[in-house]
Amino acid sequence: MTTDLLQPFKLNNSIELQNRILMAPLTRCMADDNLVPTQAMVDYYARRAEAGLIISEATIIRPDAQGYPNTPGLFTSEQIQGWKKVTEAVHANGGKIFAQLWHVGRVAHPHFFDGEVLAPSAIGVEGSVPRMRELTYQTPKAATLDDIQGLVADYAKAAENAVEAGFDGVEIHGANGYLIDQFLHFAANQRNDEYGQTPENMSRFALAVVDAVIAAIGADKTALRLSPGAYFNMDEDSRDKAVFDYLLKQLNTRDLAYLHGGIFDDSMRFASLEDKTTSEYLRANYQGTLVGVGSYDFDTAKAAINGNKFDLIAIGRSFIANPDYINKIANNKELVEYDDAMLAELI
Ligand code: FNR
Ligand code: 8K6
Repeated sequence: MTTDLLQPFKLNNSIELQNRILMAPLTRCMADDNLVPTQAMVDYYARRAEAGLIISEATIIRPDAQGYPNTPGLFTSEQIQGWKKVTEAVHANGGKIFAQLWHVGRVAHPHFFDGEVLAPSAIGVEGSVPRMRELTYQTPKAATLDDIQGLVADYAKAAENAVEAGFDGVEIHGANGYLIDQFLHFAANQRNDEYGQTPENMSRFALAVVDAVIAAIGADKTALRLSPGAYFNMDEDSRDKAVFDYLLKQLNTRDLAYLHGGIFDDSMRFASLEDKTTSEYLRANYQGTLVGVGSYDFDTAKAAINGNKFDLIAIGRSFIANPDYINKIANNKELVEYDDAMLAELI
């Protein structure tokens, strides 16, 4: 029997999705200067409510989490009220939406906030802020144990704020070279305390955040995105696999809503993962619901899900180009092709 991606899928006892096609988290840098979602963002998300689940653009948990202009937040009451308009509009159109919780770690820039750039270790990343190329990245401060406790608490608080704002759950952004991912890779983590050097220690921060968020809002509302292969703001290290092997074993006991790969092209193979792709590696090591992503179209996603490579598909760029992506797929209509120029406005 072949799986119909357009039929409902139960994430768990409390959340049922109307289909298996998720809208991937997509940073658009369109929040106002207080990092509050605008009416244009309300309309943009509402137009995409036919997705099985919308994952919001990455949303910062506190001021020093910011590394790009006008990325929305979830730490002021104004931001919570702004998101409430988004979630109400999505729900009114029959959809569901999770908030992606974000701290960029060493990819933050003090141009956006008062204070220091925090990361696992004082190892900078090459380059500069996209769209603001004059802002080159700085060498971060290695987070103290107090800093780490504060960060964990702020992820949990942002998760509570997300639920207050009407989100159906949260996806913790543990992927793409940002803070949580920095703890998980040797290229960014050279700590010699209980957060570094061994797989157990390097997984400690990620698991602390996951457990704090679960304690705050429940495992049924908590999801996680991971990039076991280093490909963005991160260098590959052959020792990383043991860290993710350990982390995934721990996550198997957590009952998350889902686990989501973080990758742009899931045909990419990683030497550090014994030449596996992101979804192959996650499927081999994680037993819960897995979301695949990365340069899939509807037909390749259908084949992958029917081949049991993963359970749900997230679609990114095609959802930018086609607000009515689900309707077009359901009715065999031609899709508009994505182009980077489309990032200039919210359609
Ligand atoms: C992204 N991606 C991304 N990922 C994430 O975890 N949080 C984010 O905020 C963003 N922002 C973002 C913005 C833009 C403009 C693009 C193109 C991508 C990655 C995204 O979720 C997805 O993994 C990739 O786009 C691959 O999927 P597609 O586009 O091939 O379907
Ligand atoms: C989360 C912030 C996103 C900001 C916009 C991202 C725009 C997409 C371009 C990034 C592409 C990175 C992919 C790197 C693939 C490397 C393969 C070796």
